Amino acid sequence: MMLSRALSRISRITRRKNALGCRSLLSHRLDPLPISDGSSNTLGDSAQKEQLDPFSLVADELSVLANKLRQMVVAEVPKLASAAEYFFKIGVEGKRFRPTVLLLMATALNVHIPEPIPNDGPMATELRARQQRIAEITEMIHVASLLHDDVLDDADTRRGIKSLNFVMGNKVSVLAGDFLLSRACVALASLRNTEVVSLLATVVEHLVTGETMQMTTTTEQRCSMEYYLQKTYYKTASLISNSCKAVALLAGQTAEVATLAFEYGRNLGLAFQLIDDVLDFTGTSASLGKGSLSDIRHGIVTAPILFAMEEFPQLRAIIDEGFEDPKNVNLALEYLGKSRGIQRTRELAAQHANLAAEAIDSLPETDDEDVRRSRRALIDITQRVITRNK
Ligand code: GRG
Repeated sequence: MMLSRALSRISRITRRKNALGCRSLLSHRLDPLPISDGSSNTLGDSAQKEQLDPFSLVADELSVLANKLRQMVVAEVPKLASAAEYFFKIGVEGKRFRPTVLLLMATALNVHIPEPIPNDGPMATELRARQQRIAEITEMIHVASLLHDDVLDDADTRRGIKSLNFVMGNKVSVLAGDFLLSRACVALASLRNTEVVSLLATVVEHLVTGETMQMTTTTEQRCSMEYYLQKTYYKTASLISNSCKAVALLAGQTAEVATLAFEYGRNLGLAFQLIDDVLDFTGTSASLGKGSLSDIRHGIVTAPILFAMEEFPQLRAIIDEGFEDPKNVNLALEYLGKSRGIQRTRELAAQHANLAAEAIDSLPETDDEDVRRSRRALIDITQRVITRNK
């Protein structure tokens, strides 16, 4: 027992170095990392075999959260009320990926320093309520950004229904997004934690920065992997990484643990978006052209095309010309099909998923079974993110 603990500790220290090391957003340029199948963590062999669905672990809390969100978005004026509640109605709540991760993270970090908080005591209940509020705020910021995004993209569908801008127009949609943001701010202020307020305010800045980066690219920037990854962090990964960190800070965790929570979210968010960018080309099948091709048709160049361009520099001229002409979309798809662009994007996503799992593996050891189950679920999510087809 002692020996296995010691070995496990050594392996954890090595992994921690990797997780916290100087791998930046540009880690794709470094040697490929070993791709984890999720089985290399130190959370116990027999326990690993246990099948678990991360979403079912927090299902009850998610339905309470959904009701809470519906209450939080009630507005005085009928038109604003129906716009604000649009994506909080039963059946159109989306994948709820962010609140699921945050609730699991809250349990995964439930190891207290210096003294554990009894799980059923009033202090634990109060802490959990504050962490649930982070999940609510995060979901509200996410939906606000979707509303604004759909206006900017002139989208006509979202979550399988007509987009709000399509149904109620751009003006009401933008105002509904602002309204959700203001409700998120009120909830944030109620936490009375300036560091957490600052983290989530930075997220909003990042969302706007990422969106602006995307819509104002020079031809040089459109062909830069570094620019693409920075924009991806701002648009997708910042929200989940900073919210994970907020959950850790509310729990009174050390700066090191808060950084691991942040790193989990950052790498998971990047993996998530890289796969999103693959699915835009492939949809649910593996064949090219089966996705919505929405990015490329909007002139947005993503990782698969950038990797393809490394193999076929001729693609650069097509990107420079733009994709207004469908002929160029077809040409780009042809090059992409001949290249390893999709595969290399998947590999990069797997590397980030692996780093996210390593961050969880580097958390302080615990024998608490609830905590260990949530950590396994967070690792399981890293694999689900890279194998998903929707
Ligand atoms: C109003 C905060 C605010 C921002 C304005 C428009 C904008 C600036 C930012 C756009 C941010 C954005 C929409 C990024 C895309 C993130 C993303 C991957 C969305 C899809 O997430 P899923 O698949 O969606 O989790 P569901 O529907 O499942 O919730």
